[in-house]
Parts: sequence; C-alpha cells; structure tokens
Amino acid sequence: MEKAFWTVILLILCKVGTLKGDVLSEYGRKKSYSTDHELFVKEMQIKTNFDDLCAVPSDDLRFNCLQGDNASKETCLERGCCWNPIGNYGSGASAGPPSCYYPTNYVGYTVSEVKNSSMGISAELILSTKSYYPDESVFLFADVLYETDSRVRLRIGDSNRSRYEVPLNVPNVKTPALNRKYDVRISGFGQRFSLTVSAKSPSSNNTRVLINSTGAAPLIFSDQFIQFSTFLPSQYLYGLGQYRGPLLHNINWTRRTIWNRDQFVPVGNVGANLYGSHPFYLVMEEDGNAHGVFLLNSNAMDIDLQPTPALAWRTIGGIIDMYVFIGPTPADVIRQYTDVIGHPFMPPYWSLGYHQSRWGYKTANRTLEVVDRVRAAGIPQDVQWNDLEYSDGQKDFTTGYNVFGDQPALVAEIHKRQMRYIMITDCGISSNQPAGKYPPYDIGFEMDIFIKNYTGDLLVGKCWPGETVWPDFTNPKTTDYWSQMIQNYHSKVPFDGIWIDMNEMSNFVDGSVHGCTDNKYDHPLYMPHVTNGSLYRKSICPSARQYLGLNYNVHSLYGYTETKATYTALQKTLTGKRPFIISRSTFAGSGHYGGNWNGDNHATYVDMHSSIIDILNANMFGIPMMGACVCGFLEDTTEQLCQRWTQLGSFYPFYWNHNERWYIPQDPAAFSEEMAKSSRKVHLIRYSFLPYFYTLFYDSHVNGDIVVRPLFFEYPNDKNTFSIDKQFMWGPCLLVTPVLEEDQQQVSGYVPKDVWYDFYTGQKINGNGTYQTLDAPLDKINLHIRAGCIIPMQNPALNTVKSRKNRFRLLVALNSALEASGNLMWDDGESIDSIEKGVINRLDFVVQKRTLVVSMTESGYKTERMTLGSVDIFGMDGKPSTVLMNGHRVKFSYDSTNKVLQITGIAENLFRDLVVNWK
Ligand code: MIG
Repeated sequence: MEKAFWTVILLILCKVGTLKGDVLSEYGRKKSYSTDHELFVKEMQIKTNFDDLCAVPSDDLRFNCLQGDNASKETCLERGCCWNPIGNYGSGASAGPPSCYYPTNYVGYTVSEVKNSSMGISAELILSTKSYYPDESVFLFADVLYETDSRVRLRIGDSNRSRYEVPLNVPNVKTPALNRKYDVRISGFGQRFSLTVSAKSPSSNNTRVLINSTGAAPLIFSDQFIQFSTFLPSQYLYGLGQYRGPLLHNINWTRRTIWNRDQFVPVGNVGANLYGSHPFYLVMEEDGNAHGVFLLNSNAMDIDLQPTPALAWRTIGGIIDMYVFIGPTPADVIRQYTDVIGHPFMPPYWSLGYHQSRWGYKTANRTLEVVDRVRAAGIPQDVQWNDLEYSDGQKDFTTGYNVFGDQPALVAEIHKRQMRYIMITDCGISSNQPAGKYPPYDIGFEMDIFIKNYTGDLLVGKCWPGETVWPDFTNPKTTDYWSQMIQNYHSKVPFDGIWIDMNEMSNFVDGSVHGCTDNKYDHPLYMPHVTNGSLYRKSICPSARQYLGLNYNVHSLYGYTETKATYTALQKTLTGKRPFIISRSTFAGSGHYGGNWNGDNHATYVDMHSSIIDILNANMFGIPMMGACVCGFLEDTTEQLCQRWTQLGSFYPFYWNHNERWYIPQDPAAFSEEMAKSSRKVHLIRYSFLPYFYTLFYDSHVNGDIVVRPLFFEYPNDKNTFSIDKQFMWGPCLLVTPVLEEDQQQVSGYVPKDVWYDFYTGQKINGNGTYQTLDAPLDKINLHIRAGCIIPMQNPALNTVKSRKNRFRLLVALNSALEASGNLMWDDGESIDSIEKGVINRLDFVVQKRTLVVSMTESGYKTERMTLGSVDIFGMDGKPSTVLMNGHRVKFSYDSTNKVLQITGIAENLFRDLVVNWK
C-alpha cells in the first residue's frame, strides 16, 4: 500500500521511470511503520503538479540537487529534481544558481516521533524520499541538547548503527541548561523534518532565527553523503577555514571545500582546500548581533553558499554534530566556541618575541652569522630556528654533523645569548635505513604505531628523507613513542620548542608507493571539490588504516593529533615549562595545544594582505598564536616589501620571518641600513607592547577571549566594519593600519566612531566612521590607541629576558569623560602551572576624576620586581599645575599641542598601591 503511494507520487514528480531500490521494504528494520506516514503520504498526494513544485519564487531559492559539476537533465530528473537551466554551477568561484534543484516537496526525512528528553528534545526520523546515494540510513535520531544557556548541540545520526565521530574532547554535559537564551523547534509528527533555532535579540527583543532548515535543501543521510542545509539570517558570514579569500565571504553562489592538504595558495584558485580544517562559521546579523555554528565533522566536505542567504553542508562521512552559539556579541561567540574546542594554550613569554628562520642557512655557522648581524643592527630577536638542513639526510631526530656542523654547540651559543631555539620535525619517518641504524623507525615498528594500508601492511610513501612511514597519532601508544623520541633528542639538542611540518599529511607520491585501492574510500561517489579531484593526491590513501578508523575519516585530524601528542611530549621533556609548538596543519581545537602559520605564501603585496585575513580567521578559530612567513616564503622579496611586511609582522601574534632556500636572504639586517633602522624601530615598539599582548593571551587562555580582532568585533553595530580586512585590532585598545601597497607614503584607514590617539604623538583623532588618509612614510606603521584604555607597556630590549627586567610604562588614553582603565597579568612567563597555582600577579589600572589608581589585585608571583618607570596620559583637558604621586609632587612634562602629560624618571614599586593625581 505505502509502496504504491510512493511509486505513484514519485513517478509523477520525476516524470521519469522508477526509483532505484525499494525504500519501504527497508522500513521493517527497526520498527514497523505506522499510520502517521500514511497521513503524510496522503497530504503529499495533493501536490502533484511537478511544475508547481519546481516554480520556486526566486532563483536564489534554488537548492543545488546535482552537487557534482556534470549536471545533465537526465541525471537531474532521475534524482527527482527540477531541471531548469539558467546557470552552471562551477566550483569555488561564483557561478550562479544551479540548473538542477530540489522540488519544494522533496521530503528527505519525515518526523516519526518527537519527545522531550533529559537533555532537551529527542526525535526520530524516517527516510521518506530515497535519494540517489547508496546506503542511506532509514531511521535517524535527531537529538537537541541544551548544553548551556548560550549553546545548543544538535546531533543527527543513524538510529541503528553507530558511525564514526570526531574524537575531540568536547564537554560532556549531563544536565540541561535552565535559563536558555534560545528556542529549538523540530517539525511535528508526520511532517517533513525541519529544524529551527531562534533566540531573542537582547536589545530589541526581536526574534533572531539562527538556523532554519525549513524549505532549504533536504536532509540526506547516506553512508558517504550527508547533507544539512539552513537559511542564514544575513549574508555576513565568516570562518569556514582554511581558505584564501576575503575575510567576509562572498556568498553569491560560492563554495568552500575542507580537506587538509599541503597546498600553497594557487593563484586564482580561491576555492582551494588548504592546510587546516575549521568547519565553523560566525554570522553577523543585520542588527549587530552575532551567532556561530560549528559542525563537528572531520570528513571531506563542501559547504555551498548562496545569496538567499543560505548554506548547505555536504560531508562524506561521520554524523551531523552541530553546535550553535547564541552570542549575542561576536566575542561571546568565540568564547562559546572555544569552551567546546578548548581554550588557547598559554604561550611562554619569549614566544611573543621575534622568531627568525629560513630554509637555506645550510650550516650552524651561517645560522649564527645571521643572528649576529641582526643583533649588530640592534634589532630585537628572541628565537632562532632551523629548517631541515640541521639533520642527517633530513631524517627526524638526527643531527647532521658532517654538513651542518655542531648543532648542540649552536644551541648552547643561542642560549648563552638568552635566546631560544626551535627546529623543524617532519612527520614522515624514514623507513629504509639498515636495521638497527635508525631507532625512530625500529622502535616505531616494534611498537606497531605506524599507519597501515587497506590490506594491513605498513603504508609506505615518500617525504624528505626518501621512503617514509607515518606515526598514527590517533593511537595513544604513539604519544609514548613520540615522547620517547623527543625526550631522547632533547637530551642531545636542548631545543625550546618544536615546529611540526608536512602534517596534512603531505606525501611526495600519491597515496603510497603502491598507489591506492579502487574502493569507495579512495574513490567516494560524491567527491567534495578538493584540488585535483582526489583525496589522496599529495597525501596517503583514505583507505589507510589508523587506530581510530579509516584515514578517510581522520585524515584532517593528522596535524591536530600530532600537535596534541607533541604537547604531551614537551610537557614531559621541558619539565615544568610551557610547550611551544607551531604546526602547519590544524583542525578545530588545535589552538589548545599550539600555534600555526598560514603555510607557503609568496613574496607579494597580495600575500601580505592575505596574511591579515589568515590571522583574523585563526583567532576566530581559537588559534591566536598565528603568523605568516614575513617578507614571503616563495620568490625573492624586495627591500620595500620586506620593510612594510616587517612592520605588519611586528603586529602578528606569532612573528616569524622565514623563506625558501632558493631565494635571497630576508632577515631584517639583510638589506640597507635604513631598512635595518626601521626594523629596529618597529621591533622596539612590539617589544614595548608585550606586557599588553601577554595579558591578552592570558585572557584568551582563561576566558576564551579573542586576541587579534577584526574591527567588527569591537564595533558590531557599525556595518562599515564588516568587510574590513586590511586593518585589525590587538585586543580592544590598539588599531593597526599597515601599508599594503608598493610606493605609498599614505594609507587610507577606517577610523571607527570613537576617540583615538596617534600612538607616536598622542594627537587626538575624532573617529567618525569614515576612511581617513594617514601619513605613512616608509619607516612608519600607523597605530592608534582607543580612548578609555590604559595599556601596560615595558621599556624594550634586545630580547624578552632583558625587556622583562625593565621598568613598566603606562599608556593612558582618556575618553571624553576623562576616564580610562586597563589591566595586566604578570608571572615568570614560562611555568606551565603558574596560572593554575596562582603564581601570578594581576594589576588593575583606573583613571577617574584626574586620579590614576594602580592596584595589585593578585600577588602570587613575588620573585621579580615590578617597577613603574613612566606614565603617559593622552587626551588631557589642559596643563596641570601639579602632579602628585602618593601625595608627593613629581616632575612632569606637558605637550600642549597634543595635550599629552608625561611623567618620567620615576621608580614606583608596583607591589604597593599607587595613586597619581593631577590638578
Ligand atoms: O616541502 O621544510 O611550509 O616552511 O621551509 C617543503 C621545508 C617542506 C614546507 C614548509 C616550509 C619549510 C619547508 N617545508
């Protein structure tokens, strides 16, 4: 009976032959099918006119039914979809509405039960339209979990079989939130499945509809194709990394593809999948509220964006495990997101200094020569790096004495200079050394921790040392293996941090030295739009076997799991000190363990601009410790580009100059004397801001606050800020406006509606929400301080060991009420547990009524002196006649043009309360 109904309807709908397979006969699997379905089918029968069902009111409401690119009328109709050519849906670039789209009644799944559950709502869904993908789930569960007042989790999976889930250590919430700021609805019994998540706008009390799948592309849930689609409340969409393109996505029929890949940014291929996976987006709504969505899924996926505005997730495995973060501010969204994926790790203080690197030093002596010349130019540097060439034949955990020279002696010398040392470690372990000659292979083989191919043999590929195998970091035993390797190496070469590369993972042969299988994992029916149309091009076979399952599922977790294992290894190795790891490949949650850079860029102005976008995105992804190869990795840089990039890089969280072996040296002392001078100038500025930067990292570690911010985070009600990606902010107080074009002595910068001060002069700028032309001679980067801020600074030095001993300085920027505030966290900068144990100092700074009060609110870290050496106050309302410090008159100077008060030459102990007032 039921089957007859369906066949009739679908015959009419499709105007073509029959469905492949028999849906209804499968329904018996779990429970028998009941009358609600019949009711539903009857309802459906009324709408039988195919043309009506295809007459969507606007082209924007077409939801792509033929996700592959070879749309043909025949395949389209076979899928029960509408064929009406007006465009051609290409990959990546804007391609217009699809020719083949779902009819409005394409049901997908019907709701067969909805009930309250201990954590929220639990629904049962039943397959009602068999799609064109094999192995569809007939019965689904759809669980709504009220995890916190501002976070709801939606899980849709197969009721009858468990499927792969991402092994992220997400909160396991046992009791539902009581004061929920959202409302979740699932369509009723017998209806086509749809889901809405809404929230109230805190300002207007209007309803914000954040997720609405009603009428979007239908839910499809097959073994290797899962689709979930939603309307978006606005077109202002961010995230979905890692990608090359503007910060604010263009959602005009575009697509993002996620699958980690060793891929420098191909010119003209903005859709390319790159090194990291971050299936998270943030939406700025029309009224300035924000929400976020995280799809906890690590399979290869496409995310199709359309101007409706709407979005469709299309992943080829796992389940739908989706978090919705209610905001309402963008900063709230990131806090709510990082509560799930893990707050950022607390970096050691030294890692905020300047990192210098290149591939092509060739020897230890040459490495040191470059360190020498940078120091001779008076340019601060904290960390020196070495690339592959330190090793013996590019094998991990070796040192190449014969060619490179004495690496341990190099490290000792660097340490003597109060600097730190980091070297690269690749993930491919050389597999063809004579037995007994290379313990990293022998021990790994013995421990059985290398990745296997589909038939269970070691999967052998190629990386820098030649033939290699790869440790499987999803296996807990591998962490022991890795710790042993790292500890052992550290006993010979006492490095301070680790750079992990090639972990997408990258392979010089496609799949393995024996290729891959032709099974459905290596060649899935639906292929997300990855570069080269292959999941294993430049990587290993998805059919490879890992501890937690097929590489097909865990591929994009390789860098994440390696970062995590490396963190544990460094905890063991660096007894008591904070690990510092920079990984090229990332997944959501990587920032809990390490930092990242954006991969192989080019020495171009475009790449310099793009780096800002990558840093802002990484900060939204919970990876504040983010950088890019300053001056460019590939191609010869130019002095001017490098000078401008050095200025910009000085405001990267992870400030790293690195380039490729074939190109010219580009350390800041490699060019003219003027260039070195200007580099010194901007490095000194960075170093003087470090106490403020460090405190921002502390806030991100403890509270999940974002460190480097797009302007819209601070001005969410100003739509002009939504697309700004040539400027950025450090915390709430510092606006950075770099020059990003050649031969410019001026820069046009957006000045949000607020009072600002020029960092260099203290001159006041009344921001009115417009672009202003700012002077930008070659040796200057524009920096503006926001009124109302007090920024803790410190006199700079050639490295952070020295600068940390210098006197502090307070930069006070008064607002129109002549008030300001700020704070500082200070500890030894490297102990792993200083925060947990409370071995930290916290200071508050407040100005009110012409009085600055400095008070220490926590004083657990007493070992170092903290001395205030100067105070600058911007935005005075006139020259004071006297300035008193704890009641005593002090000397001061006053700039009446810029209205800046300066108190210098003091030495106040910050462990005691301090009151400065002026009359
Ligand atoms: O195949 O170690 O992105 O920073 O210098 C290239 C050599 C391998 C890629 C990294 C780059 C590094 C380089 N590596």
